[in-house]
Amino acid sequence: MTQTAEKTDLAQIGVVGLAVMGSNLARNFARNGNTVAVYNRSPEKTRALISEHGDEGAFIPSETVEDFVASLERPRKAIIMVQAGAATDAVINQLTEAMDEGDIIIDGGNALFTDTIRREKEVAAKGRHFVGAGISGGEEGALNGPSIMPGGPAESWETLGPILESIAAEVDGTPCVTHIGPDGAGHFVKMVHNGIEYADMQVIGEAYQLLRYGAGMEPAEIAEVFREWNAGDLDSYLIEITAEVLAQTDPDTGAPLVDVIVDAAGQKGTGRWTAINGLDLGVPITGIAESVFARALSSATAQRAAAQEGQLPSGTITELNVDKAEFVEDVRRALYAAKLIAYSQGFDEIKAGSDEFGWNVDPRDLATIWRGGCIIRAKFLDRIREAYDNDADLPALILDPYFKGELENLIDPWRRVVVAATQLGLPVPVFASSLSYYDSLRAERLPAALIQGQRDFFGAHTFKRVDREGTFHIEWSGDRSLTEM
Ligand code: NBP
Repeated sequence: MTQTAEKTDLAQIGVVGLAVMGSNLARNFARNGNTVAVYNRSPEKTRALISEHGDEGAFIPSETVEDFVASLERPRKAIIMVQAGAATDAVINQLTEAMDEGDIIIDGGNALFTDTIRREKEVAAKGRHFVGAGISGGEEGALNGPSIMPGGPAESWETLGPILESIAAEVDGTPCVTHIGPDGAGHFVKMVHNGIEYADMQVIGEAYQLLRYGAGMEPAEIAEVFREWNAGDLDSYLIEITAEVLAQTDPDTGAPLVDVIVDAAGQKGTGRWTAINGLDLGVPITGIAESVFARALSSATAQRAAAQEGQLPSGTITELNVDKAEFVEDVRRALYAAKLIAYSQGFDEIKAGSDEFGWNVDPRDLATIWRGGCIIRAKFLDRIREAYDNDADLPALILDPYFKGELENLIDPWRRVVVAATQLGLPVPVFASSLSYYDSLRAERLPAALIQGQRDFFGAHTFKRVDREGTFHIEWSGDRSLTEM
């Protein structure tokens, strides 16, 4: 039975943009008992949604923005799921025009958080509310339960909360959605979530590379290893799907699928933004940044081809002189350690962003709502939640007593794996840079002292002393005396 609502009914929520994400989100709202107004610039998509899925719940289709807005209950709530950028601005303008004071416009696309901050100001100036909401979980999540990270005014959350909770993923009875903070906070944490996702995927890739080309294992055998890993500390969606991908053969040739896929990955979106923002805020998110660079390098096809033609020496160490089972376990631990660093750095970036923009983001909320619906969902997030429950002002996630204890068991295997990879000439940018980050944090003295000396030498940038307050300079080109500035 088609339950498409009578035009006299009003919808609790509307969705603008009915490509894959928007139509799945609209179906999710409808399946969960909400009457959903739907509108797409090209009416064919609206008609297709109603003819293919109109029986899944109550929909009110419209072919103009005005009809769409008129079909919404007050305060009106409309989620935009159109292409990020100019298309989103165009739709925001149309909705702002057609809506009234107090109505809520939600951007559920992957917007850059600074755009969200700008849009919120513009929309608020016209008396409407604007909520930038990060939505994670891809097409499947949009349909069956995403993790949702709404920003915007707390007042909008009062109205929106129940309806977003009705479609979000749930873990242990807790919906994977909560108000993250004002204006761009939601899109900011969604951006960092995606950055962490880049790092998580890269460390899994590095583990695969080591098992494949270090230990000489075949993809199907490695798939089994990942299945086993998924039963332990590494239990996560990404480890689970990695086993699936590695076990898959190519329907055309029967070869392992991973061997017929071109090894060049894109990095245009949110991962790149996370790295750029980390640089802007001065937060060392080395795991995320190296993951973005690893993708860029994979796509540097011409350079890679030139380097592969035997141009660059590989060194002479080619054998791995370790027990295979021990090596596999070492790689598991190195993967766990590098992943831990990536999350720790990601949470550092969120804290820095929250401080910079005054958002007051609670890291416990993120560890809670990322447990379901999103790509980085993992058992591990329960531990992160506990860490921040125990100490909300933890200076770094890895300093939590539980994770410090884990690192005791991870550090030696992690070092052995980085050494083995280095000797064999296998690239492990995140395993290795995370270890350097870790050792840098631990180091009593860093070469930054020398760098400050160099800076003072060539640019009179001055330096601080370890033994007393003040700012100092050496007269490098004169008598080399010390001046207090
Ligand atoms: P697309 O990003 O492919 O955008 C297509 C939609 O935008 C269509 O509905 C299209 O209407 C509409 N549109 C465009 Br293009 N220009 C428009 C304009 N000037 N005015 C009105 N509508 C316009 O859709 P998607 O892949 O479903 O993604 C939607 C959003 O969700 C994006 O921001 C994307 O970044 C984000 N996303 C998130 C995830 C995730 O995991 N969270 C995954 C994928 C995408 P038309 O039919 O008339 O051309």
